[in-house]
Amino acid sequence: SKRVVTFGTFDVFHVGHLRLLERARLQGDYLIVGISTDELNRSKKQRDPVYNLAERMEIVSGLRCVDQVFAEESLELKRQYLLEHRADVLVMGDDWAGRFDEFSDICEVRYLTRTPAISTTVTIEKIRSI
Ligand code: C2G
Repeated sequence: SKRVVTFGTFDVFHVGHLRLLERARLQGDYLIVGISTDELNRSKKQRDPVYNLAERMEIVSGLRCVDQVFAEESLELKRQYLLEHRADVLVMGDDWAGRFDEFSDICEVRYLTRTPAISTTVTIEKIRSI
């Protein structure tokens, strides 16, 4: 069976996240999702996530297309995570295009098109203005 691994924060879960995960799952037959810890998110996005790691892991692991989740503690550990989870394919959104090509020695690396105009930041701004 073909094991697919992807990574993300998945804060304030939205349809862009769902579409990415559904298409990631179609790249193989077992989908494993590395979810950024609160700390890692803080360093990437310069703000605290709305939902904490436990909540984000619970939401993502509840999806039909997701088989397994784990906490991603550092961007530097990607190679280790891919080996540990025996990834056949690494999937990322195309906002990361080219950034993970270095792992093509251990798995296929595929970048999928993002859903336009949807983001956690846009959603937070929308709620703020209600
Ligand atoms: N995504 C998408 N369409 C959107 C928004 C997000 O396809 N409109 C995808 C992103 O490309 C990513 C996934 O959904 O593949 C998760 O998005 P984020 O939570 O923003 O992920 P990010 O914080 O970029 O984490 O190690 C890499 C990072 O952990 C990736």
